[in-house]
Amino acid sequence: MVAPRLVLILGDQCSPDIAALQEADRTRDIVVMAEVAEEASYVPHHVKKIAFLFSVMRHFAEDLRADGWTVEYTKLDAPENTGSIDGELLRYATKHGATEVLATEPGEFRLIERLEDMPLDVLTFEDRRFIAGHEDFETWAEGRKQLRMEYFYRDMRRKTGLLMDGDQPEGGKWNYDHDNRKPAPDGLTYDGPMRFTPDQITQEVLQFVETRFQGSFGALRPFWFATTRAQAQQHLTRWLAEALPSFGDYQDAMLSGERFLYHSITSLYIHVGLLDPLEVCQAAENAYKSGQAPLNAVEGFIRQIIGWREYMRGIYFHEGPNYTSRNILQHDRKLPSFFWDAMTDMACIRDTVEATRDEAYAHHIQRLMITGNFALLAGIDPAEVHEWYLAVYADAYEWVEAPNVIGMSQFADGGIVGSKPYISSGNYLNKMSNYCKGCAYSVKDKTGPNACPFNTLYWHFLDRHRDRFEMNPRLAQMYRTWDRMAEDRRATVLSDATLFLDRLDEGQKV
Ligand code: FAD
Ligand code: DLZ
Repeated sequence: MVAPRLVLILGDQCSPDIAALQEADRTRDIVVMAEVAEEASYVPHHVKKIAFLFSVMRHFAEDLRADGWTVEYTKLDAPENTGSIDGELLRYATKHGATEVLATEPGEFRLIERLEDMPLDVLTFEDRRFIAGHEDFETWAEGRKQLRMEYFYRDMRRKTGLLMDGDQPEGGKWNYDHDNRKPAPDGLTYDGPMRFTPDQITQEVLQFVETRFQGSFGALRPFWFATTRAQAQQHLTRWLAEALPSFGDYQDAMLSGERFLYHSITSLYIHVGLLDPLEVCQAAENAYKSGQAPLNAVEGFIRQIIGWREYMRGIYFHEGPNYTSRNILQHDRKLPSFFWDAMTDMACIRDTVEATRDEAYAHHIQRLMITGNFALLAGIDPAEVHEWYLAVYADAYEWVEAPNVIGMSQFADGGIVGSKPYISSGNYLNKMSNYCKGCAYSVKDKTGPNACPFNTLYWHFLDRHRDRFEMNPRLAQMYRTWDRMAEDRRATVLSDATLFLDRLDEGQKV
């Protein structure tokens, strides 16, 4: 009899189209899925993220069994659980006399290296759920001085044929970003994503996570995420009809208490394998073709998926394992405790951290221009910022989180992802949100104890990094504005910022 091979399926690989399954033989091979302490604790994950992963995994294991596969599934509390992916592979290899493992490349160098070091023959296949394979990205990147997303995105449009009119972009423009920046008017509401009642499998996971991860960050309940492909598809269908038409206009808007606005939460479902990125984009394109959604919304949405999502993955693998430790600006401040407990007088940060705590979700502009902006202006150590983002969001896996945090948000990679740091004073936040109305600080005050901290920190950042950014064409105007200010005013701005940072370092409530 031929020995079976083990087929490794990780928590974020729950798709019937995953490469390792496609290469395997269901009459011979054994699928291995394992809830393990090492994956559940390499950062202090949000409890909703853990419950989501475990529930998706358990449902997927059931689907595979129903589809004729033999599945060895280890629950986290199984007494024989070795606590790691490689440990579980070794245990099942011994049990079944297997020496070979079929795997799909994990989305993190840590695990890739772990599989490479195993005393078994591990055959790793590239993850084919992405539109750009490693070779595609490397070919695109070769010889380019700058790896700008926009040009990569155009190639992806050509490759997929999405929103293409022959070899030209639909509507005559590649990018409708300028039409995606409307502030949301007060009173705008959206029911939010489709919510699902936990079934028996999810209930069991919730009870388990509640006990085992007691004291961990985040609210476990109410738990309403889709945990099967059918549910994720239902969610997508409803989102396309109800929210996509407004997604374009209000993509960058923020409203207190409106945690999702018109965002899709598809990242959550695509990353784990419940939805396929191309299928999602084609459905959005169909909404445009049938007149149900305008071009700026559909282009904006498709750009996020075949543009930003694919580009970020390309950058992660292109830059290599040391990417997460980059710190070009040499920032070394500790992450303030309000990133965990929301105990701050800054209404925008409080609202974003509370949403993060309750939903394991915040939308892009909250991640970039509220928490990310603050961390960058305040000079927080990017490694600590990276670890926080990787822990708190249910869609956080290193391949997508690190380029967003280290690159886009913290400029710690020196400008590979972004041509300039994403920073703003309170003015931008006031324009794009209604947070400032309910804030203890005054966005109109530029100095003094009541001034919005973003106002003083903004200039403090530019001043302390003058050597690096003064010649940046996109920041030169700001340096001219700064230089035109009266000297004593500049001194006050800087001393107020320093005072604020000192209070932060002392652990005072700010
Ligand atoms: P929508 O606004 O509805 O966008 C649609 C799709 O576009 C999503 O499926 C998402 O996968 C994709 N997308 C949009 N922007 C990006 C982007 N910048 N990079 C990659 N994909 C994108 N995204 C993650 O998936 N995981 C993370 O851990 C993560 N961390 C982030 C950290 C920071 C500091 C910042 C600024 C952004 C981060 N992002 C991350 C990107 C983005 O914020 C999320 O993808 C988005 O908020 C997910 O919510 P959504 O599905 O409702 O997105
Ligand atoms: C995020 C996560 C968690 C919390 N738990 C598990 C787990 O127990 N078993 C598993 O196979 N995968 C888990 N994951 C997802 C992995 O961490 C993910 O596959 C890697 O980070 C690579 O993206």
